[in-house]
Amino acid sequence: MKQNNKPLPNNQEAKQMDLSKDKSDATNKFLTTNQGIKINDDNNSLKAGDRGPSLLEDFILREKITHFDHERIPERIVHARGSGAHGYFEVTNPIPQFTKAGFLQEAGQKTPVFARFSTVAGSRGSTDLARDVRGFSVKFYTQEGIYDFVGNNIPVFFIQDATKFPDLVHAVKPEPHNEIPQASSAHDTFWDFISLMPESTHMIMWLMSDRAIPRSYRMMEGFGVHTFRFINELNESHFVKIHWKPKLGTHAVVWDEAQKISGKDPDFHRRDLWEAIDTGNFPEWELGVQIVPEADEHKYEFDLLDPTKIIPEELVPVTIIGKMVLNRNPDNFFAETEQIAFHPGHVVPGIDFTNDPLLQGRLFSYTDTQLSRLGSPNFHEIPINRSIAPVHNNQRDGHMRQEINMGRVSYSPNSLGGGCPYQAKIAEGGFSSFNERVDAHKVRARSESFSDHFGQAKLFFNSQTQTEKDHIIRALRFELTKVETTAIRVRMLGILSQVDTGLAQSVAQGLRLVVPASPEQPMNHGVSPENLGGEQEPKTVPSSVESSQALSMINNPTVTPTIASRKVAIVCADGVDEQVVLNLKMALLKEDAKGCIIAPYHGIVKTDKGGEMAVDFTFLTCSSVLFDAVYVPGGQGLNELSQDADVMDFLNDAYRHCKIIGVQGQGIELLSGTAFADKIDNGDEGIVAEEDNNSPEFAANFIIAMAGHRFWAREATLSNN
Ligand code: HDD
Repeated sequence: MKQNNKPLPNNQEAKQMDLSKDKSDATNKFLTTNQGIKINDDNNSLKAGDRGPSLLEDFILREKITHFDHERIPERIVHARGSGAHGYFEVTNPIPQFTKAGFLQEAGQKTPVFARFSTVAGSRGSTDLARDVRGFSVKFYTQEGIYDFVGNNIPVFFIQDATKFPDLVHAVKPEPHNEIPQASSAHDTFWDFISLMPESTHMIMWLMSDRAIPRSYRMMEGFGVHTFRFINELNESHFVKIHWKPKLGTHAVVWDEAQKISGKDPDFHRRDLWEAIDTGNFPEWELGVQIVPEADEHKYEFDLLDPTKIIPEELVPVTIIGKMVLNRNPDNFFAETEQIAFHPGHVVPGIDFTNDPLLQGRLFSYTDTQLSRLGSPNFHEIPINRSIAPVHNNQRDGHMRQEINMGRVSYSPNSLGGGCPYQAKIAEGGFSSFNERVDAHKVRARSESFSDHFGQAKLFFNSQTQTEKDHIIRALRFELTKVETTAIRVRMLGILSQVDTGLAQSVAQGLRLVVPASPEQPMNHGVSPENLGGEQEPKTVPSSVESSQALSMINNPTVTPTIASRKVAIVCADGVDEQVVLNLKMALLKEDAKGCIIAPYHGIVKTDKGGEMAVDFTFLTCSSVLFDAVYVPGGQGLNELSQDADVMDFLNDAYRHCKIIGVQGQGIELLSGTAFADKIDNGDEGIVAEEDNNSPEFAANFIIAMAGHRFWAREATLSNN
């Protein structure tokens, strides 16, 4: 019988992961040692006299300090900084014709998940707003065992072969002699490596784009990067690329803003995820697949096995098959978010691998790393990593083994245990690898079909709006300006000239350099070809798609504009017009957005009606970079703010970062002290100004403008954003 493959009945709620027996709540409980001895005095160690030396005998002190001394585990070698949450995945459009994976079989079927989002390069305590790739991992606790999706918010990768991963990571991490810079790619070793690795060019375009500074984890796409296989009941294989599409759209902040957020609130993304779930704004993504029949493996101008390539959605559309909702914050960061262990090799029957050489190397790396990070091959027994499908095998012992395996048999075949545990036939849900034929010479080589390093980099650049192109140019200028070695900058300009000459020229202008007439052949620099491991000369294969809307965040067609869960800063002081503030707050609430009162002092502001409004933040503790839009209401008394440098910075930054600024009544006077005073009635559609405090249309106009995220056209009037 095919027991484990059975889908859950429709509309059955996703069974929460049962961690209840592992949870502990100290309410109304005695303080004890780890051995359960009740502690009578937790404030004083045992001493020979109250001024005498401490005694070795003090087992309570020794246990407490020893545990403390070992409280830290090694952080992840990459993706150390992250944050996660529980939720569920629900099938909306089952695809049994492509995969037999039990959790994808029936509409309405739900599977519990835990998702973790991360940056790559920084340490555990680094800022959320580093320019970096974001990790996007989802553990599915399916009835057939664990399926881990371990992807990124960028659909391609830097390198084509896993053997280059340690080099890539060494290059981007802080430089080894002085451990500088933290969580930043803007330094010599990174760009030295990249400028010698033309295969990373496509990825670099994404990394220099605003994708690398997301507004929120909830506003990022997720990609499996590699081509995987789906296997159906008939054992037929289809290639598949997996996408997550955020319900709130894909949005970013701007670079100046990112840097300021890093100072004002380095936990910005972590806090955003936590607060969204805490307030019932559950983050949601649709799961989409691009399916390519086995027969079409060689149909495209790129190789499906090359992880530096996307399949443009114009060639193979994304079919939505389900959605993920994150609805529960972890109870304990360490126990859940830190101890969770993902692995692209954790697959269930119906999902299988391809020969992508990056993926093949990953299949080794992830279990291996847990052995030093979590310290034992028993990491699967940590509550957050446990399968909800039964686990029985002959693996035994090891550090911190939790399970008490019964009986004398721990081998197979056996007769003493009745042959148990026994193997599952395929029809009983047993995993069997796709029967791919492999007949080849053993070689250390890279396929000729992997040698186009620039075609899709061009496609990405061509698909961006002018605003997005400008941001890429400025990001490259920033990064390369931080590079100290001129030869690296010049070499990089040579690479960029292969993507777009205008791009290379614009970056070069910012560096006061000249784009080299013919780019250095990076793979050959100083190294004889026979020592290069058989790499092909980099080349450009023009993409059959010239431009793809899905690659642009601004032009992305998939999402209906919304302001749900956005935060608006309401600039207040004593004497503020109570009614207009309440009107706007109500209007925002109706759209699931939030207005926060910001004032020069904490506690309350007194309103024009003699009322009081609670202050959420002061200008001392926050900044407009932490909000999506700013509203300056009317009311006598706001003028006192015009002398406050923090308030002026608050407003000027909001303008500089192209945020929507709403202003009513006397609030207009306050803006006359800002650097953008002359723009208020001057065609800047990002400033929604209304002299009439009672205007019935104001809130609606403000909300429509906010739904566009930012008023990017403003940037043309700013020289240095
Ligand atoms: Fe990796 C962690 C994603 C290539 C080796 N990786 C890690 C995480 C994500 C990714 C999201 C964090 C998981 C979590 O939240 O705990 N990695 C990727 C993607 C890649 C990729 C999308 C390319 C397509 N990774 C890659 C290669 C190797 C590794 C080529 C090694 C050969 N990755 C690791 C690791 C990590 C890791 C060292 C560190 C912590 C961990 O695994 O659990 O094994």
